[in-house]
Amino acid sequence: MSRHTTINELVECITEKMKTERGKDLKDATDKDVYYVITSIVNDELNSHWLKTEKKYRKKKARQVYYLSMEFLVGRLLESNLLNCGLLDTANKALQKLGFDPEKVYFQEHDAGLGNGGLGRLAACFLDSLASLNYPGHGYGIRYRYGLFEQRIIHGNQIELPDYWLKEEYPWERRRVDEAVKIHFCGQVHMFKKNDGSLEFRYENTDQVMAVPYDIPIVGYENEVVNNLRLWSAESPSSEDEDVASQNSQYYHHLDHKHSIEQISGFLYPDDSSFEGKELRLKQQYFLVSASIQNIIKSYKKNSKKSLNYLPEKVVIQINDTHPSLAIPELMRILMDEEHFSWNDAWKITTNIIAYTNHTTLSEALETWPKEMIQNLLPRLYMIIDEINERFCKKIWMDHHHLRDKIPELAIIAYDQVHMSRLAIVGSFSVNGVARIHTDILIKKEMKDFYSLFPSKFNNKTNGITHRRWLLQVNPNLASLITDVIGPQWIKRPNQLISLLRYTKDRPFLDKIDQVKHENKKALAKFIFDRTGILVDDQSIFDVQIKRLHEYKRQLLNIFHVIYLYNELKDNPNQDITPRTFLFGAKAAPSYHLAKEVIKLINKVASIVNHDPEIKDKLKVVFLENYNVSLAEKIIPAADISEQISTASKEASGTGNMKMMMNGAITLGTLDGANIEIRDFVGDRNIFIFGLTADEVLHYYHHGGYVARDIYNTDDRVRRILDQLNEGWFGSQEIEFKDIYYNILYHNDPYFVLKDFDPYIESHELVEQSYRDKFTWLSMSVTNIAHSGKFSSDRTIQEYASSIWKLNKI
Ligand code: 26Q
Repeated sequence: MSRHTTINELVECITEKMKTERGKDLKDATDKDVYYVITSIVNDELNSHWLKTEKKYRKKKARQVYYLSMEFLVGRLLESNLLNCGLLDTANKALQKLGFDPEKVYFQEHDAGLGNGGLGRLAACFLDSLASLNYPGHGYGIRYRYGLFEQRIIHGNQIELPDYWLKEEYPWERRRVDEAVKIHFCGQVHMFKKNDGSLEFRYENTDQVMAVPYDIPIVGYENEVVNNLRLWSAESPSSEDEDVASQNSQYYHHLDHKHSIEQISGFLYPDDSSFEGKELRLKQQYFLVSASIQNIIKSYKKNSKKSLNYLPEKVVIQINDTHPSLAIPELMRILMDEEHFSWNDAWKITTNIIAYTNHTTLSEALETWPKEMIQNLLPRLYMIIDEINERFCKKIWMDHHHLRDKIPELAIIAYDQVHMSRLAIVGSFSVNGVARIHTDILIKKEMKDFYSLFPSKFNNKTNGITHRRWLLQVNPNLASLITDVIGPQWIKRPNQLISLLRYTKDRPFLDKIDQVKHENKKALAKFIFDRTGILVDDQSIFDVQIKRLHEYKRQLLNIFHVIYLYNELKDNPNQDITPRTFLFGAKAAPSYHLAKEVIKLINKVASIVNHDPEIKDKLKVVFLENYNVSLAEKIIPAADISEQISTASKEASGTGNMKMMMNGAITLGTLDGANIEIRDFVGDRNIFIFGLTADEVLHYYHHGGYVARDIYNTDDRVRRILDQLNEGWFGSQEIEFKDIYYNILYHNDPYFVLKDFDPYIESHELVEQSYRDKFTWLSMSVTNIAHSGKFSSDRTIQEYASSIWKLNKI
């Protein structure tokens, strides 16, 4: 099979494989059978490219980048692999010819939900771009047996269910026992003085865990490149022990032990509103880091005759947030204890290999581990971190007198806590933020003193998304409309979408854009009806907020606006408004009480509004449960308005904003994260911006001056909403949200929901007016698509490759 395969050849191949691999005639085959058969066909195609790619990298002794991440939110792979192999069209037609609905077949695959949200999905987009741009770059992560929980909404409340994504065979992974490595935890470290005066460290009584890799192919777009995503699974070292154990009547003790080892890759931790130092999470992090670094060194040795002094010529490691920052002391450990490098030489190598990406400035989210926990779990690593810290503090003391007083704020170990971001900054050669404003805040505020120590380390890499999945795959009709007018070059060079600017006033083209959006809205409306029984008007404005539930993302502000509209309509039922459909998708961390209250509120408002006969079809509110990559793929092509309304300064970048812009939605947002760069490109007339700026927010935080209650006292609309939350609607006790009420009035509205309420309402009024002028709206929409090429992850990866990784295309 190749991209030249014809429909008939594929039909024949499917029929044949159905017999040989599934033992069935086509007429008896289920969607699942067909799914496995198509997957197997794609795998046959991939395997040879995979091998060829690896050989090519080896032959060229290519410099490689390794992306270390606790999360890879890949979603489904069949459709995108078909697309990237150039087989998607043929497969769709072959399946239809055989009487199968392609969408139902692709739907058989369980989402690989090995991530919480933005950070994990970014990692997946980056792998796609690396392969598509012919870069030697691979991912290392954990093969969690359970991904992020599956969300159900029962009586408006979020219920979490386990996400056992491996229940049925996962056809994309290959188990590679031959590449398994051993990881050591706990035990004691013994120090010996050798004859030459140097020190040797031996570890005793450690707990040993096997890290077994499962490889997933990462397919480049029509270039026959297949890179690797290696996910580690934790297993107990050997089954020989099992015999010994049973002979010693230690069998149950042994089983218990085995179970606790397997727990290491048991489940993905949900991202909480604030950092919590759970020991198992630390184990996971070291497990990922140690297995990956060992593997990287092993493969360097296999491919190079040169000493490890030259490792930095061939290897660069990007750590996705601080979660894999133990890579720094782990690399030091291996270089010193196993490869016998001196401290200085090991430090030189390490700090030339590791690069660190920061994804947050929220102080409560920063990773700090109790020093005792690291000491017990990773005694040798702790010694190394301690030494890194001593040397760093000493350097400040000696060379940077003006920072002497600040040592407690800069030290890696301070007040018995290990600060991972400080370790990551000190132990790396590059520190980047993920959008311009975010990097500015790091440099000017959060990491100001580190910036003064290491100015050349700091740089910005504004996030991006793969336009192959997020436009070509999810919105094929829009994609082909674009190709009709500007040709297909944009697919390999997304910047060329800019040529669409020539069509922003072209009525026939705008009409077609309108038709595509409307078709997508109809499809989503049908999906919503099938899932929820709610009938939404496909002519209404689809106003979408899809992202994790966090106070700073302010879903609360959105639902306050909905309540306001509802109240207005109740007072004045004949008001002429453009019908609106408000769509929400959001998971809350299981222990994040206020976030769960907001989910409950959205669902209560939905049930009131949707069932009120007086409202008719003017307003609908839909909370779609279990928001994940596959659901995003359904919603995004149908969005008119993209809600990006975080408290300014809090959202590092956002990437959903980019996905919706690329599909022609208009952003309604604050001046935060990448919204700012979107505005710079599309201009003020093609985006709706409102609210406090980051500087204003930070000023209030530091100097006070904001009193939420003043707004409650003076704005009738606000007071009415808050009183409804406090007293219950229609006297119903059930519909009470006192915790939200108290948080706003008694904790002074920490995320400035009331402060931004009025400008937000005003912006919405502008949205409604603009939408009435179809022509102008469509022209705004096309302007957004035209500029979205800058937010392709191809651009981002190009920037990482040339300025951080110094990577060549192969
Ligand atoms: C940490 C410790 C224990 C358990 C979980 C975690 C944890 C896990 C995931 C902490 C944070 C995350 C994820 C963070 C995240 O997704 N951040 C987002 O990253 C995006 C990509 O850069 C940005 O666009 C978003 O602005 C940022 O919020």
